[in-house]
Amino acid sequence: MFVREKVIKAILDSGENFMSGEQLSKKLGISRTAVWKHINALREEGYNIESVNKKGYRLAEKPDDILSSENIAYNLPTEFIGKKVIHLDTVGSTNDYAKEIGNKVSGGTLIISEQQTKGKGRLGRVWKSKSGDGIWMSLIIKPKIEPYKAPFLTLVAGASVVKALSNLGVEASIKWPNDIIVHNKKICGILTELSAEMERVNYVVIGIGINIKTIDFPDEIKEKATSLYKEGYKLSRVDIVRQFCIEFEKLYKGYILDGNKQDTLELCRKYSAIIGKQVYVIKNNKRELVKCIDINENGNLIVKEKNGEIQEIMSGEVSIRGVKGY
Ligand code: BTX
Repeated sequence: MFVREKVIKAILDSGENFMSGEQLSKKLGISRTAVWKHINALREEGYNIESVNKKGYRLAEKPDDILSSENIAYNLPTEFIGKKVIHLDTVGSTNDYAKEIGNKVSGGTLIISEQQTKGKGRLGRVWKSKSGDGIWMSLIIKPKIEPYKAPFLTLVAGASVVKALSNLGVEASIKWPNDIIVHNKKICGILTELSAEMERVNYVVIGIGINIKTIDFPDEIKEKATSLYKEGYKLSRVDIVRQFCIEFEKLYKGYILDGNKQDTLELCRKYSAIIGKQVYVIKNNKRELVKCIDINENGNLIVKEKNGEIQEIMSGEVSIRGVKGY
């Protein structure tokens, strides 16, 4: 843990009580000048730290919207997911950043940026990521699995996002394989990337973009995109990330350590926006109306075609559109 994280942890731990500069300096083994410098830096980061003569420092209000390592990892009940957070102001794409450092950091590291200038969707598409408007994050994980087992992790991530949102009172659903929708519009997209050799995975980067505060979307996406604020949900970004880490770790461990796909599949089915419904499957610019029947053990979508034939569709190869709206 970095000294700055220790300073904020000590202040968070002391709750309503003040911590004097001297107490902090002794506790952390740094000079009082260093304490003062760290406090100022934390204030610049957005922490509202009150200081009272002869008493010391305490937090004036809970910093519930700063996506810092201290806030996210503070007393987070996970073993490794989200225990290390790299919080950036701006970056091209958090997925690209994660791939640059993937070999050097431990599994569970989370990269979060306030803004992305080259946010990526699937198949070279663009993901709009304005400053402060959302949660633009990439999780690096290092599962000891063969590469063919990695795509299922997109479903693990989708199930975790929807469960995390549901824990916080949001009615969201999953549009297989990688979109989360609220009131029929896209609130979150997931982009999984893999670094692997023939037989083993080096690391997987799971990129997640969740629209939180955007009210005005650019023309090209305003019909299909929405944000939590726009749908009336005023939630703390920190709470969402923490809930996601908790839910993801449960499903991830189940899948990687015990081969348990059922918990993820149950959530994907329970919160599915498309099972039992008619949708258009779009592949190579051709669209076909089908009925969604199920998601099978491999995480593939089972559909019934117009001629009654049952088909299995793999993620990655298609886009799905609802009959009405997105
Ligand atoms: P996708 O290819 O399924 O969706 C991309 C499409 O969604 C775009 O072509 C556009 O129509 C629409 N779109 C673009 N921006 C938004 C937005 N903010 N909200 C709703 N719809 C939008 C989905 O790809 C995967 C997105 C992953 C984004 C995360 S953010 C953190 C990480 N870093 C990074 O570069 N990508 C991931």
